[in-house]
Amino acid sequence: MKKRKQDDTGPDAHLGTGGELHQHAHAEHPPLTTQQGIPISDNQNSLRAHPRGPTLLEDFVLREKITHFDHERIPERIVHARGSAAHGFFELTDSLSDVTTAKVLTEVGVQTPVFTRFSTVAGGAGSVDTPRDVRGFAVKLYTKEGNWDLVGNNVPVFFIQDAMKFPDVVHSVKMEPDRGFPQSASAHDTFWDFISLTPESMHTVMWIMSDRTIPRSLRMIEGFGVHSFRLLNAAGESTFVKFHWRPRLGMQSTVWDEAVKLAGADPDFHRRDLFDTLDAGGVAEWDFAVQLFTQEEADGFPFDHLDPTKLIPEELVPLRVIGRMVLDRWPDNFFAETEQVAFCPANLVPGIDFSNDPLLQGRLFSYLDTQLSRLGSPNFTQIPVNAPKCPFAHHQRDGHMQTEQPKGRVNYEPSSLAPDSPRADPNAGFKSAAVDEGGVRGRVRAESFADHYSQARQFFISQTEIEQSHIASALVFELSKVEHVHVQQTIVGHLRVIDERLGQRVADGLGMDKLPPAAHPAKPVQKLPPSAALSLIGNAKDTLEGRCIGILMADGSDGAVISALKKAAQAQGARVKLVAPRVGGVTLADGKHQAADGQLAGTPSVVFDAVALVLSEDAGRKLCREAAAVDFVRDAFGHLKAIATDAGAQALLQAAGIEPDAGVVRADDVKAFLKAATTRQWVREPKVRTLA
Ligand code: HDE
Repeated sequence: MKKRKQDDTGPDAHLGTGGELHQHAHAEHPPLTTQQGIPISDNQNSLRAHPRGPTLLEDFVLREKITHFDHERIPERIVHARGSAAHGFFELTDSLSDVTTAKVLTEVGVQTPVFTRFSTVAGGAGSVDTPRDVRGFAVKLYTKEGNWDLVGNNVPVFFIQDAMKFPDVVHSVKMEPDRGFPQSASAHDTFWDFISLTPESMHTVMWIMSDRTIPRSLRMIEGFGVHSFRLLNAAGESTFVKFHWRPRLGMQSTVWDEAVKLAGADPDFHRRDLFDTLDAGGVAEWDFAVQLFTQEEADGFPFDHLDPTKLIPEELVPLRVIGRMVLDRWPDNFFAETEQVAFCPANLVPGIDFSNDPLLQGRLFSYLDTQLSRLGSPNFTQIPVNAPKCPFAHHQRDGHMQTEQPKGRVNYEPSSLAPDSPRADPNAGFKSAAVDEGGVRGRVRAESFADHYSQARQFFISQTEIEQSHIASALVFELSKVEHVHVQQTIVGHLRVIDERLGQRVADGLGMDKLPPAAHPAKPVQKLPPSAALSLIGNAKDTLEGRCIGILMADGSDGAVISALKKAAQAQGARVKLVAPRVGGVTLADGKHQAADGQLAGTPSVVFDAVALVLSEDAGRKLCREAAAVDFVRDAFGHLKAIATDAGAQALLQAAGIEPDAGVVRADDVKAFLKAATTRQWVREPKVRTLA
């Protein structure tokens, strides 16, 4: 870990006799000034009429400081307010030059700088990282031809088909307007009321009730552009495209009980995980893939690709990996970059174009509009994180917070006065696909958007048995928080259409004595085949890379076992943290002092992927009276993690009521433990909780 710089009130500072803070003068400190550059003589005391007298209005230093502070906050994003971001680069490995002119998609090997922000959707900026929620996956690519923003999510489909419904779905999921809760949760009446009356949301409901929306790490989520876009080649021919990000570490999720406990143990779990990774010199990496298809192929699909509640199964159009994204640098300043970054799906570069997806069309308007109110000025593109990194020139002028000072008389076009002023370029400039949009105007929804259940069913039947149980249990949990029984019943009615057995399981889980009537689909449900790519567990990568192992130790622990575990785990790419009853560390069996990374009560096992208990028999017995230690073990077991144990750990296992299984391994059998630690112990699950 890099050592952080000591601040001014560190060990050099001490309290003076009058209670005021004195600091040793350091020659290297620059003088503290006001915003006007006036050096400040005292940053501890305001200007008073006498030592116990009133503060004087004259004190411009105090007034400036407090005034600026009063205006520090800007409105948070209406959705996706809670986010974490990083810098990095995109590198193309396979050119798409036959279908696009976009340099970023044709110049192999060129590294394009990116800024990528991940987010939850429903919670406020200060909410927790681990609720059940879709994750935003927004990438700003600073290409040679301008900024391209690929503003996607970690699920490939959306709740609604038309932008007109976006304020409704968002209002319904946000905290209820009369009571101001729940924060960052879909498990409440208004959300499920809206959903129950919106059959088009059923496919996305299956995704959000799956483990995809309780990710283990932002480094382990997929990203999807969701909508179809177009690629345009030099001849002006267009090809449709869907964009995908695939995490190199593989996908991994938490289990629900773990996600809930993580919210308390570390509300910043995902932000810290990304920060720690990059701070330690690591990276987060994704493959970039496309699905390319023509209008003729699209005409043969059993759904409409312009409908954002549908995905294109990989069996129908395979993914072609054409590049990678590496995130390697945490921002210098959270506010300046992560908070002020302004993504907009309308930011496209020549060679890429929009499709007619009605949700995308609405988004093209929304983002710039919301940024004007959030960032306060049309000049927000001058904020460094938003500014293009290629040359740019336009005639837009003035406005609040203008920081550019253009020279000369010409701020219009055409002009004859300034031969070097910017002009439009009919060849290299952005062009829209020449499409014949003949048809009859009206507020209508295409008939081809009417099938709301077929892909929901396809998703459900593509899941492993464990995942299906998790979906059913998530639905039971969410609906159990809904007070209106008719809403629960309507949802179960929809579930019956998706999968009769799923409807029955959820009805049973809710304790319904009668199965509510099934919904009436507008179109018959198609029996689409399962798609292997849709299962998370089915595609998980058994690896320790990027994972974190916690070793619980106490006075008298065997230092050799700890070192062996640590060394072997690190060799497989895992990080290791030592947890002890006191953060100051422990005295090992051989008398040596061992520092700890975390204190037991503040470092529960939920923050680890697997745990090892390396304890003397005496310490093990003592820890049985420590609730944090018993919970450490019980939760690790309940969250299906591999546990390494030694003789000293046996008492603790018993206190936690654990019957050891194949995932409980001897701490000195390092190889077996690390193998078990590469995955969750799914077979254990029916023994530790009742799933719907
Ligand atoms: Fe967004 N969305 N959205 N959205 N969205 C915003 O823009 C909106 C949609 C997504 O890290 C807002 O600057 C409308 C789909 C991400 O800064 C806002 C519609 C997808 C982010 C907005 C959608 C997204 C946003 C809020 C339906 C996945 C966070 C603040 C027509 C493909 C970006 C802001 C970041 C943010 C509007 C639907 C992804 C209000 C009107 C579909 C990742 O403009």
